[in-house]
Amino acid sequence: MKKRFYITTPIYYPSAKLHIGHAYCTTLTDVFARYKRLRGFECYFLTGADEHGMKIEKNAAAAGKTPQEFVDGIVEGFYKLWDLLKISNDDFIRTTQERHTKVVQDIFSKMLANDDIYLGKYKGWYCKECEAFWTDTQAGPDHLCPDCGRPVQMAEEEAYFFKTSKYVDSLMKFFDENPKFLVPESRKNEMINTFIKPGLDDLCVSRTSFSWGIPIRENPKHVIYVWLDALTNYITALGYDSDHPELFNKFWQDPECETIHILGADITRFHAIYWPMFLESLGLRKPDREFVHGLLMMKDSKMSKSKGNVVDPYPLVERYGVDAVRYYLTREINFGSDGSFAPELFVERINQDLANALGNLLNRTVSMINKYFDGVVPGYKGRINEVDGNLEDLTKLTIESYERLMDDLKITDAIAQVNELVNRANKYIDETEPWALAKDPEKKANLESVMTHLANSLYVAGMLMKPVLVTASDKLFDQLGVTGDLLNYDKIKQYGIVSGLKVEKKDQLFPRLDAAVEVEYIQSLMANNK
Ligand code: ME8
Repeated sequence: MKKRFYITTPIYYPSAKLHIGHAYCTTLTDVFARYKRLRGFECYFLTGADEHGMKIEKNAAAAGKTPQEFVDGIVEGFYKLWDLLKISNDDFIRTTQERHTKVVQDIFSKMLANDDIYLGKYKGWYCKECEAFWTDTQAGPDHLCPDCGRPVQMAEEEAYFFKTSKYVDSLMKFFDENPKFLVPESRKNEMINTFIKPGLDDLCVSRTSFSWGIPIRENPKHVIYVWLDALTNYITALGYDSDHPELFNKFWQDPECETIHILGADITRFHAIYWPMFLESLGLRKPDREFVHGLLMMKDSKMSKSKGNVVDPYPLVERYGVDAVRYYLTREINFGSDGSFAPELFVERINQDLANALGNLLNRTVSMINKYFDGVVPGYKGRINEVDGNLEDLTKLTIESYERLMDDLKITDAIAQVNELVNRANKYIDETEPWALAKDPEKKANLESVMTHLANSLYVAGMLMKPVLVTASDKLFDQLGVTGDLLNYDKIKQYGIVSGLKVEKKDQLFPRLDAAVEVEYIQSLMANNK
């Protein structure tokens, strides 16, 4: 196991406000970063904004602003959203910052100097929306962009090219030697079959058709291709090629640090093929893992800013709270597969898992400990009977499987395990019937045992949910009396440690939502976004 983690999200385009798809990627990345920190690892988490390109230049002009004014306004919204969602990033890079632009120019110069970039002529099918050139095969007989489905145009221009041909064999070798580099595995096959096997053209890495980009120092009428500009953010943010390379040495070059990029399936090609090639050209380490998550669909097509079919995360967080939104995104949409945002499922998840299961378990446990034991968790007596033993075993097993799944970025499955533990603990109350045990003085030891096991499973569930339920887990701990040393993750492995805690009943963690009212409300939000 490596000592440190560097984890990144894509840097999003500030061409319009962010939608729930961006919130999904950033939240899941945040859950992973928080999980690693909770387990005691040093973790550096980067997100940011990809501010150059033709689309931004066009949108700014349409809004009557300079591109910089335009992106400044939108990036304010990024900050606000990440703040609202309690994203724990350590840095936020903007590709218009000098710490980035200057280094990107240096990178281009290095590649030019070592002959990896040359000046030539580009002719191909160009998608204006995606700012990508496509080959005949990729554009197909209908000449459509394989990414966004829009018509592409034949375009020709003098341009600089990156010699991908020089790095293809080495990339294939890298894939073979690092089977965990690109996950899910199906993404790697897709890359090989769709792009590499048909023959990869050299990549056009400059543009002259617009000016909102980083000029090439040696030939300033060209701006650097937005993807060469954008991908390098992962190292410029760490101070690569600067007077302060400490973070870069620690979180990129050091093999003791695991570098993980989280990205959506729409941008796999750039990350899995070109990025390792650029790094090799610069003589740098490649990332350890790229995890490709699925896309959220709306009415059978990808939710995207340019299609205008988006769900706005801001009002959702404002109305339902940060924990509810984070929980839904983590638990409902399997990380790695495509999914969809559905108002009914959103409300159902909150009601079932958070209000009925977790909230209720806390409520019942704290009330009973108050009622039967003056608010103090009784001493741990081991396994008084089989049903206690079952809950204890499940609690221990849940910790193990949660860690294994989380480490493997199977975040949805890991949280599902915690959910199962909570459901099991609720069932355990029904099975043990503490209210009946309380009536029989001979059953006092059984009643004590039930309370201790319940408090223990809540303590464990609260800790395992901490990366997701960033405010509710603290409230849960507050009611359960968990403080000081017990806030250390590893303490959950000492079964029975909750004995002696002083519980205190407070507000419900998650009030139950009126499904019909809330579904209608969310639908009205979605309709307003059309
Ligand atoms: O591509 N469902 O930026 P972008 C889930 N600037 N995730 C989604 C999504 C959806 N419907 N839509 C977007 C860019 N995302 C480049 C990235 S990185 C060096 C440069 C998420 O604003 C998903 O993670 O279009 C996707 O890969 C990313 O946002 C694309 O964001």
